[in-house]
Amino acid sequence: MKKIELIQNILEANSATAESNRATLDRNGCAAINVMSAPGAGKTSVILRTLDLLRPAMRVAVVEGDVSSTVDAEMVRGASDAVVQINTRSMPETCALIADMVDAALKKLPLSEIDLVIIENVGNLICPSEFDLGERLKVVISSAPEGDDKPLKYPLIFADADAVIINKSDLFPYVDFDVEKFKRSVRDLNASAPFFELSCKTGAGVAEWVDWLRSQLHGK
Ligand SMILES: Nc1nc2c(ncn2[C@@H]2O[C@H](COP(=O)(O)OP(=O)(O)OP(=O)(O)O)[C@@H](O)[C@H]2O)c(=O)[nH]1
Ligand SMILES: [Mg+2]
Repeated sequence: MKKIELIQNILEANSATAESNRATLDRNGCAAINVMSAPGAGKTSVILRTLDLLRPAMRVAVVEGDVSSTVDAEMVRGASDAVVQINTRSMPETCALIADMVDAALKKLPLSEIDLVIIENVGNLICPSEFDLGERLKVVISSAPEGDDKPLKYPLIFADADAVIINKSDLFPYVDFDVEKFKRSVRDLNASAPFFELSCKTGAGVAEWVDWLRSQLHGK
């Protein structure tokens, strides 16, 4: 019983900070998106492709969440308007970003000069779905080599997604990934999230995803 109460308290405190993050972003004419996936599905690659098409018309900052290292932050540094690295190793929740961490990151960004903050969450399909960060949109990436059964095994993250990206479509000929089965499994959990099939390697499908993102952010 005590444990359940404790978890409830943590989630309530997180929601309050997430609301405050959203208000801070709104006040600055800014919005955030939360990019989530299993390790290696292509979060950083999708972010790099997205930055390439959104800038310079939009000013985009990236918050990089990782258990350890600055590898991803180094990769996006030259391609973004600002980047903040969060290493979760020293924090109690190492399997996902929480709203407090994003609050600290937002304080390091020149928000009045930024239109969009892209948050790369820690590679994980379970924990990130529990923690609202103050984002406008939640984006989940699955990649072809992971298999088409991920929505069945990790339903919550797909149920809450505003968009679902199927990455590494260039690998479809080499792996058993049934796109229709994957989409049906997501639809059973989520009636409306659009699907984007793309390849960060070839660039196929990236423009459709970025057009949709732009349309969602329009008039923010
Ligand atoms: N063939 C192929 N490889 C890709 C594609 N997108 C990403 N990759 C490769 O997949 C690997 C992982 O990509 P990342 O973008 O680093 O994935 P991530 O989700 O950011 O990984 P973590 O931050 O470690 O969780 C890299 O070697 C990428 O080059 C794609 O569309 N096709
Ligand atoms: Mg990454």
